[in-house]
Amino acid sequence: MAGFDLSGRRIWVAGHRGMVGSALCRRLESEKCEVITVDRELVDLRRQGDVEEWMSNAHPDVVVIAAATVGGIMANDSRPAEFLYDNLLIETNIIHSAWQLGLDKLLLLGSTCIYPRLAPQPIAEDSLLSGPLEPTNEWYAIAKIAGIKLCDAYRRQHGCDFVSAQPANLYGPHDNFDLQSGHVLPALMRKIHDANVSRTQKVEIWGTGNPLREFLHVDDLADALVFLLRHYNQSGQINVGSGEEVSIAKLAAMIGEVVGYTGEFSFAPDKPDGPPRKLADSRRLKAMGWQPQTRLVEGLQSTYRWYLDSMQRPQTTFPPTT
Ligand code: GFB
Repeated sequence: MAGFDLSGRRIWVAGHRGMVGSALCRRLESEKCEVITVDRELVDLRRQGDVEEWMSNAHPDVVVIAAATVGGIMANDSRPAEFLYDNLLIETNIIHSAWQLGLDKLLLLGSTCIYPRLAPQPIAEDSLLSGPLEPTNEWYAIAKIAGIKLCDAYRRQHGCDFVSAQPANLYGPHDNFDLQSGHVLPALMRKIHDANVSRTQKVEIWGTGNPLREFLHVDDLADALVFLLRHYNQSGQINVGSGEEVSIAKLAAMIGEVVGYTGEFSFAPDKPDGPPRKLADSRRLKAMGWQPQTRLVEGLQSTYRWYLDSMQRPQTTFPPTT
């Protein structure tokens, strides 16, 4: 299937130190392209001047926007200004400069939280803006919806090949294992690991444990992004999911097995559950010929090995952003 040729292109991975960006850099090593990156100490992506200057000097042909202020349910709920402001600016600045400089392709990353809280399941792409958002993450969702619409607007007005992809809940190496700001999978992995080490017999799970989530390994996402760079060139976002859905309680039990934890779980219904279910309908992407490779149980095992190894590396910090 012929598509957009990555050979010889300079691809800027914006957000290369985060979980998504670092996975994409690893995946692009096997392509004949040149990956370029810049550290946040040098370029603040929230400042249009920084972004314009860096992009006009670096001359990327392609950009993947994996940079974002992200976090789990509590971070989203408690830092709404940051989630809305940072993400709007990062996307706007890069998308506008990509148009001004005539880049060949741009791929924006979002999340399935852009869809209505009670969207029919599995959630098809055309559910966007068909109902109210989940209140705990509406700030992030609104920023990402604006980003999708920016891509579409620049395509419509200027003919730019700007696309956007919406992954299911991600996990894997370089995730944020912070207990307050992290997503559920790394947070539970760390809590359960800590309980195991300290021989504590109880681990608290926020909420009721009933919500269902679909988990996608970040290496599968990186592979899907390369596939989409080559083969996707339409307006409107495309879903990227694994199809593997579990309840939060089941996820905790699976992590418990991987870690070797034999204690109990308690629930904290005073903490938010978030949306009851978020299963992406990924049939469009699968019909194009892409499939995920990592089963959740294998992904949990490899992520736990990475987490254990990371504790041996003294310089490790768990970044709050992707
Ligand atoms: O990954 P998570 O934080 O976010 O998962 P969302 C939240 C679900 O896991 C809720 C439960 O049902 C929580 O009650 N949970 C249980 C926990 N224990 C914990 C814990 O220790 N930590 C965390 N974080 N959750 C996010 C959005 O939604 O998903 C973002 O807020 C983004 O915007 C991301 O879209 C992919 O899946 O609810």
